Amino acid sequence: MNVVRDPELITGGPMRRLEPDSVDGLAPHRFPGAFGENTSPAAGELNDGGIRLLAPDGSLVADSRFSVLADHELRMEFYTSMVLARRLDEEATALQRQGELVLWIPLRGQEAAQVGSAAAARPRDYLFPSYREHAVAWHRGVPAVEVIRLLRGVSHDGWDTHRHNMANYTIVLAAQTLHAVGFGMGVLLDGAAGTGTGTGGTGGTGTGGTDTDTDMAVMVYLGDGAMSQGDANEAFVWAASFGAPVVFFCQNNQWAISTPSRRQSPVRLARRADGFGFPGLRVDGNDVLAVHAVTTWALDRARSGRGPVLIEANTYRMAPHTTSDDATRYQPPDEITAWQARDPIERLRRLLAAEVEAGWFDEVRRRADVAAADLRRDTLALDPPDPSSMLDHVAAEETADQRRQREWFAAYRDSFL
Ligand SMILES: Cc1ncc(C[n+]2csc(CCOP(=O)(O)OP(=O)(O)O)c2C)c(N)n1
Ligand SMILES: [Mg+2]
Repeated sequence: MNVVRDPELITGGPMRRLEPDSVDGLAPHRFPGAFGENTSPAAGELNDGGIRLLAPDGSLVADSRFSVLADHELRMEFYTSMVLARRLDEEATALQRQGELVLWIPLRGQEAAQVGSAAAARPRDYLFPSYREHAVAWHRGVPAVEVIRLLRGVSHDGWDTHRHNMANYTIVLAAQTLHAVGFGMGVLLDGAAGTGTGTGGTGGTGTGGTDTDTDMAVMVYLGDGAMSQGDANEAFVWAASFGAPVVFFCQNNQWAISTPSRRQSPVRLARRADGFGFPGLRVDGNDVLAVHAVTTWALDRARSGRGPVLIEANTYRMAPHTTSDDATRYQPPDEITAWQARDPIERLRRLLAAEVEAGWFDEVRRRADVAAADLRRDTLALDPPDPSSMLDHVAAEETADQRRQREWFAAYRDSFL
């Protein structure tokens, strides 16, 4: 058998390298119906991170397609939600280090991508997370401890999915993209998308979609690494073929454990949507206003029956992959420093500083500390379940085999008494 041994193919050598600014990440101009002419500014600044409305220094950036959220209260809500998420994330990390959690999956750095997108979703919309979307869950009203439960090892899952219209976490990379598309096809069969007569939503100019309170969309989260999975690509084909009302929200946090995103794709991830036949947008994932605007547009479009959209939120994982990982072995310090300057919370704070009294920031911080203390208390109160409960709910009705397993397990446990 001939075996091709090309070390560059294996190591991802220069042939596959993508220089950070070498590709224009703005694919949407290929869909003039949705966006009009290509109005992308030539500035490398935009090409670096995608659509941006709020610069790292807290100044607003004009964009011809998406308008900045004018609602002052909502901006404050976004800030509060991001501070809360970061504080709870810190508390959960500490709990893991103290042996109270089996594992924790930090979201630090991705608060804007998660809060901005979650805030764009309506309660009727159905969300499918991967495993890092704690801020999405919390913003959607899932109690903090329900996210913790799985990672303390006392439950097979987290929250009541139907109460929050949000599926539980999926650890198997990209499997949730197929679940989401299947759900989206069900939405179409139910006639729950594209039935409205309204004029579209608030996501930006030129949305043009119809929309009513009766329509719904599906949003599924996946990482840059998960974009390489067969499941994700099959999901794109199905969604495009059936016009499923699904927004694929990819958080490109630059790393899939220790594999850099640029090694997995020689083009901007958003551009992959071109090949499947639906719009792909790259957005500054550390800009909560831009993420909110772009996701609102995409969800409105899906609800109105105009099919899927891929959003690539360009962000950065400011923590290890999980608490089991030592990211200092592969994340270059200068890369971390560069991304610290684009911190999603700090840039919104700079904008709000001109709008609110200084004491308000202290109050948000105080509320986050209270929430963290509550999370710690609730976590420590989570007792291990009866071990035999792992055999519950395997099937709607227990089979003879399962009954035998249950009896064997009970006898085995009794043998220790
Ligand atoms: C099908 C499958 N293969 C491998 C893994 C192991 N694994 C867990 S997380 C991960 C990296 C995922 O990276 P990315 O999709 O970028 O998401 P991120 O963790 O950065 O949020 C890998 C390879 C898995 N969970 N599922
Ligand atoms: Mg990643």
